[in-house]
Amino acid sequence: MGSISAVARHCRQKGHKLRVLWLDAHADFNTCELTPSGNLHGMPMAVLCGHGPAELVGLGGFSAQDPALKPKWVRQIGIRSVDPGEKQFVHEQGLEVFDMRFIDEMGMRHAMELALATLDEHTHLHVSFDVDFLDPEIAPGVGTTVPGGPTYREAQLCMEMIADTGRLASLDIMELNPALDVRNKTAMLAVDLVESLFGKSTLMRKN
Ligand SMILES: [Mn+2]
Repeated sequence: MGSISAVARHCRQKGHKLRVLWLDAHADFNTCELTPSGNLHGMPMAVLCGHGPAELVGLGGFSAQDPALKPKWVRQIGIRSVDPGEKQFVHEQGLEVFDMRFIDEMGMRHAMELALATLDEHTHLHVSFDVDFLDPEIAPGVGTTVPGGPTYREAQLCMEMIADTGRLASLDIMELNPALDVRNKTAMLAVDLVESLFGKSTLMRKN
């Protein structure tokens, strides 16, 4: 909530458009009224869109009437765990979600082509990377594992396609928990993926 509020503030001051790519197993679109768990970790996207306690919605000088994000600026990718009330609210608010069903059927490439469409040179691209986006087989070191996430290759393609746009301007990495990791493999994978996100490529491509 804090970092994206700050990014949104920056974009407003500079006159930049903002696109948020939300890589996560969870939509994080619960509100205090909808949440089954009461867990604030499930609410950041709703808060950023103006739905939540005034103290949080107001971070960065925003308000419920003038929130940090509009739903149409957001693309959620890899989603596979959404609570019933939250699901309805996602639809009502018109969030664009490329869930695992979509990725299974259409492929990561097509999902990312759509998620990255219509970026231009005035767009600030923010990536919010919750490590539980990844399949727990390759990334066990997170608090809330959800089976059926992107494979190593799908995650690499996702990061490489973001890098290819040349528009990445800010990044959050969340939920990596070394106490739950297995021989540091999740942390090393996160570094590997962030290298790709920052443009590291194999010899097969010239630049
Ligand atoms: Mn998550």
